Amino acid sequence: MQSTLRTQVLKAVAIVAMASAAVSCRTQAPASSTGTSTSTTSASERLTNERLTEQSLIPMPVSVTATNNLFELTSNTDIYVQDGSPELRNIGQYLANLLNPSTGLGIGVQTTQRAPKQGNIYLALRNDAALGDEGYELTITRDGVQLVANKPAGVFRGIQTLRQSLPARVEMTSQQAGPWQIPTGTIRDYPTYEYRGAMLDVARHFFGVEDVKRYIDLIAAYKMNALHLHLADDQGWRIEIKSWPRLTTHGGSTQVGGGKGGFYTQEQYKDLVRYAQERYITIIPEIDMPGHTNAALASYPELNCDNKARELYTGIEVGFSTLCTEKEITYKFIDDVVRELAAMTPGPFLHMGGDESHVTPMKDYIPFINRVQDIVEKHGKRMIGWDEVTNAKLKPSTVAQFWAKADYAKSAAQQGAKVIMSPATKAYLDMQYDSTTKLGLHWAAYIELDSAYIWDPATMVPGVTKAHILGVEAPIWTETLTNMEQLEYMAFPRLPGIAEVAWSPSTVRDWNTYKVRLGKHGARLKAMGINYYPSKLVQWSEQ
Ligand code: TNX
Repeated sequence: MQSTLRTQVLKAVAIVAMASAAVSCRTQAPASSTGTSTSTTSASERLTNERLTEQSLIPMPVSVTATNNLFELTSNTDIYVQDGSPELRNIGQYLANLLNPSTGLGIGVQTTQRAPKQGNIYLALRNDAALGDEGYELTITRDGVQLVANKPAGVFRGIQTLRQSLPARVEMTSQQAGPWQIPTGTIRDYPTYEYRGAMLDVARHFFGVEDVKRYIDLIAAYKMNALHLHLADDQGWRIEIKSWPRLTTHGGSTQVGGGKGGFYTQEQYKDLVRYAQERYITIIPEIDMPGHTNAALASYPELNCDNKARELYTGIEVGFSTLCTEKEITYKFIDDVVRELAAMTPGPFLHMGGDESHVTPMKDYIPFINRVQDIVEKHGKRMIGWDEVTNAKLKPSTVAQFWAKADYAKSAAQQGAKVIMSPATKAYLDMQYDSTTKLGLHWAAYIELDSAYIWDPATMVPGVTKAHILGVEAPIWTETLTNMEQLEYMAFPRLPGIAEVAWSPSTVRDWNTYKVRLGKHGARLKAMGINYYPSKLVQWSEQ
């Protein structure tokens, strides 16, 4: 599937995409000890060479300072959450649910007015403007763990760091042997980009609710905050729209290769939205149009200019379908879909696609996109579109998602729209690692782990700087991927690398140190049950 458009635009991308690796200038920790002992264990028993600065944290925090002691979780440990915030209590419970299966310590969740006595974990909110909405400060001493943030979302992100500071076996679902020690020190951390996302194509092959929940859990572990679901394409329509029921009953009945497909009822979808929200992740629904619409065109003849329903499609070609842009019924249809989607979407964004509309003449495409922007705005949301939507007149609230054509991204920025960076040559998780990879495609590039990591969103496209960029997203298209095992093999371990590109300042990012961290992190991926690609570029540790 080497479309000529893609070939042309990708050449253009390749020319501008020579972002160089950032030089690491991570703060070296002072070698201080916490010194005098007040606890029952003597300091000498606890002193250790294991240091917080040597934990393989991904994404790398903004600053890590180590002290050479250890905190140990025991059967006396509880999680204390500051009184008065039900959200914090839920986060405390989320942490307990992570820790209890493997540690078997029966860690409970308590509310408290003040910092608890030694031996416990304390989660609290505190004004600290420098941390922003998602930053946190994690302080580990031999006497306890304190995690504070401005907002509950920051506490949640900090928990992912705390999790990675424990032995990898903490990720197992069955009980493991202790001890459960954490090296002491302080981490202050906050994201570089406010939007850090992954996209999952559930249209080409359908992935059920449990699979999507697992993907949400996996991206949450790397501090991502957006899951973009590609809910409709030529091969299938995957979200129930009550005013147009055949979209799913007919349009959702198959998938690539002719399997049985599937769709989410609105109840199931709302459950996914809730599940993501509990992990401080926003779900962004995408209905691609005017192209990539064969499933809708097969379900309703009136959406076609010739009034003839199309056949369902189970191949992997792109660019052959289009809504009939000159019919009023088309806009009634879009209005209904957007209204029902907006009602299920607490987040600010709806993604309306707009890519690869090869059979929609530009003279029709531009007014169509302009009208779709109006419809989205009318329903109180902001539109995201693939970079081609820049051909239209973008509203300042619209976001263009760069995937292929640098000129479009630049023009979006010039029009005052924000840009999400998803360069296919770097961030497409369905691209093969090399020519021996059996799954995936390679129309944009082969993307080994170093290539997926070594790029800077702020210098990728001349004319698109950090101020224009909302964030970074890693899409995974599923033409060749039929189950979670395959999906994980393509997503991991590139996804943690992209998560670091989005979260960590370029000053702490460096491939040579990242690959060492990733090698040690392999044991954790294994413990999480992730089927990852064991790239030869990395020395994977056995532990
Ligand atoms: C391009 S990326 C597409 C998708 C395909 C993908 C395969 C984009 C906006 N469109 O329709 O699934 O390539 O890599």
